[in-house]
Parts: sequence; C-alpha cells; structure tokens
Amino acid sequence: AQGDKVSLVHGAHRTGRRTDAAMARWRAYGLGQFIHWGLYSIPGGEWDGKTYNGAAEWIRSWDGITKSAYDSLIYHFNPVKFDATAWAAAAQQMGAKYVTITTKHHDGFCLWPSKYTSYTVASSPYKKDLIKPLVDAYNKAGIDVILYFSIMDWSNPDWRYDIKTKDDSIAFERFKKFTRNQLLELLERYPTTKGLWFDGTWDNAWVKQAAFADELETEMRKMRPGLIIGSRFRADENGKRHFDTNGQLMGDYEQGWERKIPNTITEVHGNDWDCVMTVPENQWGYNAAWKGHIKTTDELLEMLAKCVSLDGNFVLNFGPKGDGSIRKEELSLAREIGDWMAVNQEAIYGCEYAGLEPQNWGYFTKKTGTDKIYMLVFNVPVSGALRVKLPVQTSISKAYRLGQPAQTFVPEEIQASESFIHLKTTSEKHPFVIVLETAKKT
Ligand code: JFZ
Repeated sequence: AQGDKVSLVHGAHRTGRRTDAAMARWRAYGLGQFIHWGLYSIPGGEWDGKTYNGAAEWIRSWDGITKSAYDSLIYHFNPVKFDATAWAAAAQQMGAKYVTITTKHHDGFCLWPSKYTSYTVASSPYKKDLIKPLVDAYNKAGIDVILYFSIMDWSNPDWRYDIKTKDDSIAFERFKKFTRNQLLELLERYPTTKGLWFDGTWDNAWVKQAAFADELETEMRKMRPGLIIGSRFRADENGKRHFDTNGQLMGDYEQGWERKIPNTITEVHGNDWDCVMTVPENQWGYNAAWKGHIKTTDELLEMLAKCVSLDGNFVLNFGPKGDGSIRKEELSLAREIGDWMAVNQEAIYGCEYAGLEPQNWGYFTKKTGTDKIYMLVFNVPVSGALRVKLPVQTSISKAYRLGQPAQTFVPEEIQASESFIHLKTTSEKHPFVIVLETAKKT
C-alpha cells in the first residue's frame, strides 16, 4: 500500500516501464552482443606459464602477477588484426540488434583516448581510438551501441573500496570528478550511442554516493534524451542497489540477470530486463584455455528464446584476442546462431511474453501489438503432439512452420481453447518455430 512507502530523495524516478520510443526500440532488440576487450585480452588467463583460475578480465587482481607488470601490458597493446567492420559484420550476421562494448573495465584501461588519464589506448603502440571505429562500423551495420563503463577503477590512485578516513574522502571526491568527466566525455565523443552499461558499482565508497550518482544520472539523461541506463549504476540513500528501499526498480531495466535467466514471468515484476551470458562458465575477457562446459549453439538459442518469451533480451558475450581477432569458436557460434535467426528472427524481434501457460516443448513469444503467436520448439515429445492452451474465446486461424509456409498444420481441438499441433515428424535435430495466427471467436 502507498502508506507503507518511505519517502526517498534518491530512489526510483518512475514506477512501471518507460513508455518512450527509445526504450521501445531497446525492448524490441531481442538479441545483443557483449564485447569484453582490453589489456587482459593479451595474457588471456595465463601469466608466466601459470593459469589463473578466475575470470580472465580479473587477472590483475591475482597474486600470481604484479600490478606494475600488468599495467605494463599497455606497451604491448597493438591489435594489428583489429577490423571493426569485420566484427560488426559477424554481429550483424548473428542477428544482434545491439552491442555493449567495454570502454573501460575494472583495470581502468580506456579504449578511447580519454583526456583525463594517460592509461588509455593513446599510450599504447596502437595509439588510435578503438571506440569510434566500433561505433561507426556497428551503426553502419544497423546495430545500436551501448557503452560499458566500470566505475571501479584499479588504475586510479583515488579509487577507494570504502571511505574510512578524511584522506579517503578527499581522494574519492577527486575520483567522482574524474568519473563524471569521463562519462560526459564519452557521451560527447560518441553521440549516436544509445546507453551506458555500468559495472563495478558494488563497493561501499560508491554505494555511499547516492546524491552524486543521482545528479550525474539526471545530468547525463538531460544531455542525451532517450539515454538508457540499467539498474546497476546507483544506490539509494539507504544503500539499496537495483531496487530502492520501496522495492522500485532504479534505472530503465533490471541489470541483475547475469548468467542466469528467470523461470517465470512473475520473477521480472513487469520490468524490462536483459540477460548477459558467457559461452564458457564465467569468462568475459579472452581466455585461451576455455574450461568446463562450453555452451552449444542450440543451448544459446534456447536461452534466447526463453529470455524473449519472458519479456527480456539476450546478450551473448565475445572476448576478442589481444591482437584484435575473434576466436574461431565464437565466430562459428555466431554464424550458427545467425543461420537460425535468418529463418526464425520473426519469432524474436519485436516479440514479447505471450501470456500463455508454458508447455514442456519450448517457449511461446508474441509479436508486440498483434495476435501472432510463435511456438519455439526445443523438445519434441515422442507423440509429436504439441499442446497449446489459448485464452477462452481465442482460436487458431492458421498454423504453419516458419520459413516453410507451405507446411501448415490442422490443429486438433481437444477441449475448449486447448489444442494439439501434430508434428509430421519427431526426428527434428534443431529448434524450429511454428506460427499461430489467432483470432477472437465470434
Ligand atoms: C562483472 C564484472 O566483474 C565481470 O568482469 C564482467 O564484466 C561482468 C559482465 O560484470 O561481474 C559481475 C557483476 C555482477 C554480478 C556477477 C558478476 N552479479 O550481479 O551477479
């Protein structure tokens, strides 16, 4: 009840979803790409012949490596094989509608020539800005760009995990100015980008900056109408992150679905969200020795289908190598996802939760603003009969296989508003889509 709400100065600015065109565009993306690229891509999870067991992009925090040795990687950063057009072409073929690119990860190394630190690509042998060619190439390929930015910055002597002394507080004030400068710099330099993806915001020093972060967010939104910022940027005045003290989402979409996907629509509370996913277990930056289970194309497609069926987007991570090339395993996954998308994208783009009871054969999506339902089939029952329950007063007017419109199905109504779609074969080896055109019974 309204009466139970506490009044907050730095809580959520809105209840419910954003209703503007920029957010509607984000919501319709369906599939995105994430790119983690930086100095950590050079060692790729190995140092002096030893393997680091953590995430490759965190190697600087390992005691098997000295900070100065890590920071000296800047003198070896020379991605001669980097080809922004080729990266964008691979993402476009995969079917990605947006890409999130690390402008600066926790190590603090900037892929753009920031005026505010020398720890940037400008000090490397490569010298040139990497963000501009990426933004241009992806935009040219029709893909929107979102800039990843880590607040936590291990390279900056003013960064603090917590503020305990007067000196900490003085240093962190400088750090806040630096952070604001860098963010405004990014928005000025790359005016076509659509959003900011924040990370490294969990430590006390930052969590205590509710007022500063709130004002900065407002300033950035003024500067760039339509700008999209997730729930991982700021905390409210009580230190609550993602959801404020009253349980309201802060930011434009829920940014907590990290390598996990909700199972039911109730878990997303009517909010926008996206899931960011790695191909191996928990490796974002390039790791030469991918260990453990490596997800297959069909597994990734199932995650994509599940996300869209629950009103989310699915974002697949790529970790390019230090030389600027993309590993062949990622390129072949992208190609296979793209081959499937070429046939089935209609069931992904501009689609949402269908409001139907889930069935074990797979996932339903619905084209926003229409009565078109898609059945994304991943598990074919031995009977070949796919159960569909529609709302009362709704019937199937036409059912056909996406990409093969001549292959139509005659649904068998087994009871009111409950039908079987009978497959002609149960020997399918890959996921496929059946379109249901529905109509209100008269
Ligand atoms: C962070 C980073 O530390 C990591 O290197 C990578 O960039 C990833 C995308 O983001 O890692 C996180 C952040 C949040 C959670 C898990 C890992 N979380 O909320 O569960």
